[in-house]
Amino acid sequence: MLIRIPAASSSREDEVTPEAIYLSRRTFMAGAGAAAVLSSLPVNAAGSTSAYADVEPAAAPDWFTGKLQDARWQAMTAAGEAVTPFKDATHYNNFYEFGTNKGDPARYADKLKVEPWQVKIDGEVGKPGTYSIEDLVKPHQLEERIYRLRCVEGWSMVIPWLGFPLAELLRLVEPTGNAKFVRFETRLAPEEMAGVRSGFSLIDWPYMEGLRMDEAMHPLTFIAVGMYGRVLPNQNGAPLRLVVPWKYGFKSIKSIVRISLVADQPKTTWETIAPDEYGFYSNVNPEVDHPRWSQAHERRLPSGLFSPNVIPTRMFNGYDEVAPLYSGLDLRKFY
Ligand SMILES: Nc1nc2c(c(=O)[nH]1)N[C@H]1C(S)=C(S)[C@@H](COP(=O)(O)O)O[C@H]1N2
Ligand SMILES: [Mo]
Repeated sequence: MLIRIPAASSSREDEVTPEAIYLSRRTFMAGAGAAAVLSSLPVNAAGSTSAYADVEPAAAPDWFTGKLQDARWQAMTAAGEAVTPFKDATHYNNFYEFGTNKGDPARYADKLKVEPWQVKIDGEVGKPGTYSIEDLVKPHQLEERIYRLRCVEGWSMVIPWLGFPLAELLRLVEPTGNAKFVRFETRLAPEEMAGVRSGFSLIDWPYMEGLRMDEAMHPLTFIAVGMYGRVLPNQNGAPLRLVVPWKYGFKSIKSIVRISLVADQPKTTWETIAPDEYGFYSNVNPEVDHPRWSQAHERRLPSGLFSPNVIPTRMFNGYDEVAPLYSGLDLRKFY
């Protein structure tokens, strides 16, 4: 992969992060409308690169590096927003299997055994089976998606993921007409997971999540296997995790080992723990507050005491195109 870091002058001042992370084709694409960017990206455009200055190099398995050559890079963030520094995105995490402090995943997730990795796909599908990560990734071109991630706790980031749409994966396993929801499950291995061993949490492991079928098939719904032009770090959910950018972060389940297509709405981890606070839908919504705090604003990382960087939260986290999925649904009731 060609790494090219453009001069600071090629970015607008308000887009510049302290760590000086730029997307190399930003200038080239300047002026393109936000919506146009994703759809107009040339496939395998010669010379397209992605450059992230503070990324730690990492050894990656062949199933990943082999795909990186042909990856399709996103030119710029949708609203020209600054990408969150890699350091923040990998050291301020929620991955309760490794502890409840934001620094725990970075400290302990190296214990997660990500090789070999298999995903069981079962339920209402024509092609159930246990698939290796190699087989799951092989049919897809990797593409970069720069998405906002809004945690229900009130902080947010902008992360450049690498992966492919969940819909592509689901189509290959041929959902039956009875498949109305998709249920996801994270690996459970107490010997690797300090947070699970501690017995300190309320969570009934494994971590579980779910989507309605039309949400799962939406083109924004993504399976990430990498970020910042490199393989996914363990603390971010290696080797594959879900990314649903218009929903609160806890829907984006990490380190998936099972995907089940089911007829009934599945039980999900946070809804099970506190149904009054966390719903099945969990769409980002500045008008529906968490019972204990407002959701009207968010702290965009990096954020500090002297520059808290608080910005208004947007409906569906700014991904308005998903609104038709919820027409006729009372979003106060189905939060
Ligand atoms: N298995 C699992 N997946 C998880 C979590 C978790 O604790 N366990 N936390 C969720 C929450 S609350 C958020 S905000 C995001 C954070 O993703 P990031 O650490 O990559 O930013 O992961 C989500 N996925
Ligand atoms: Mo979260």
